[in-house]
Amino acid sequence: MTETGSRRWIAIGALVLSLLIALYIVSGCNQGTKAGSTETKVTTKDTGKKVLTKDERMDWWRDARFGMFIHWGLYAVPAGTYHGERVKGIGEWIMNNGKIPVNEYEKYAAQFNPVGFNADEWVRLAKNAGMKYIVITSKHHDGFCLWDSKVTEWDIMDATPFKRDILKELAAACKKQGVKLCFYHSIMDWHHPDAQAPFYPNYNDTKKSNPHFDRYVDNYFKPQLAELLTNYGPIGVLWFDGEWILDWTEPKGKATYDYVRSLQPAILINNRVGKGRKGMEGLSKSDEYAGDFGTPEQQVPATGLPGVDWETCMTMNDTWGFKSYDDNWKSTEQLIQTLVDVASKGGNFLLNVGPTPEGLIPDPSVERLQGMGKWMAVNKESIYGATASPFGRPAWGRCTAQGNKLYLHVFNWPADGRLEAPLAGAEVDKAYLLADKKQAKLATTVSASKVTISLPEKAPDAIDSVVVLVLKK
Ligand code: H79
Repeated sequence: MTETGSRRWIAIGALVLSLLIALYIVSGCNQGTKAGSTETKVTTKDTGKKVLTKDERMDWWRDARFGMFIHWGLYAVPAGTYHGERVKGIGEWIMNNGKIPVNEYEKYAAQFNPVGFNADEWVRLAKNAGMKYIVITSKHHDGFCLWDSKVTEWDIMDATPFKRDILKELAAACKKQGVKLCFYHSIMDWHHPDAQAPFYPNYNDTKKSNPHFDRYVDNYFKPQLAELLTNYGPIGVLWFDGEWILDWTEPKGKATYDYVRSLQPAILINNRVGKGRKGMEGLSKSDEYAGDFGTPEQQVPATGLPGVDWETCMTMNDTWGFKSYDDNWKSTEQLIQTLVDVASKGGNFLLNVGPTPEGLIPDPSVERLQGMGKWMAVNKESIYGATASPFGRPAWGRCTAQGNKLYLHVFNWPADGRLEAPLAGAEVDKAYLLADKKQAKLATTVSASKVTISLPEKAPDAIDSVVVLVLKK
């Protein structure tokens, strides 16, 4: 290269460099991520972090479809019995239903020493069942806290002999095993004097107001949320409950929603943060109310609703918190078919376990989760990321969809070997059994109103065999 040539290159280089410096200054010097990476596409002025859209925040949750609910607290100690009498209703409500005074209930803390608790084992059980997230009760209505809270002694560290931060151990196990950790947190609090404790003997009295309730919100509820959202890593969902009390209002719900998102912008928050929930049916009355998804409790909506996110939470027996004598277990078949029913309507399934005071998940729950895991190992492709059925609920089972694939979940294997899918004008590429690794093609015939698939005589799975119907793109 000649001397003039190299000088020209130096001049161009200097020009480019100064342009880059100018650009850096103009951009506010604070956008630390690589140019062109998705993180810098939309940024907030102050932090330079990407502002996620709702769809982006919901993405992992819509893909997951299946999670574990854990109701665990002091109520596992009485386990449904108070003064030798069986108390009617769900186990975690024993303080209210048994009309137990606060100072009496407090005595259970000294007996809570769950030395059998092993966070890795719980998380492994959930993961092997095919569950992608865990929602655990950081605090239920009895107000007892499963973590080391600095604003109360009514917690695992100060009130029990166990003195291990349960949420810390679960957070570590979840991180290690790639399961999302989420918290259930009760707005209602039967133990706090500024909340519902003075309403004894009916802590759940929905006509009473505590004049000091704002003090509870500002000095207790909010600082506790800050602890939960800063000390345990990224949290998938904050799952509020107990919002029906008189002192909770929609403005308080909206302020809480904003506060939680200010601490963890990507988090999801259920609709019980506000006042929009339609009873146990759980969906929100309208978009005007706070919350990212609806929460049907112990029921599955009859149909999916386009554009509406929801999650059915359900028990395996009749209680959330452990009761020693509740043996009314749903069958593994029922639970698998409910998971599929929910997915076929575009929802999530949050299935509960209620561990014992020793820290163990009851054997009947473990057996059912293992059964579900066995089915999921073969059929998970038909659940994760599944969207609602294009043709509702056929008599033989359910249908989930994803891209150009339909997953026909056959609960009742047809005796005549003919499976009919009511698809008008469908163009079929092929059909095969999801359980068949070789994906041997099943014969199909297409008419104007339906696709008929010829099935082998024997169902690969007695509970739900999945036929994959691939449509032409
Ligand atoms: O944590 C579990 C239960 O302890 C809690 N939610 C699950 C996830 C719960 N289950 N049932 N209840 C609470 C009973 C609440 C019933 C009612 Fe209401 C509260 C009836 C009247 C006020 C909810 C709100 C149904 C109608 C309005």
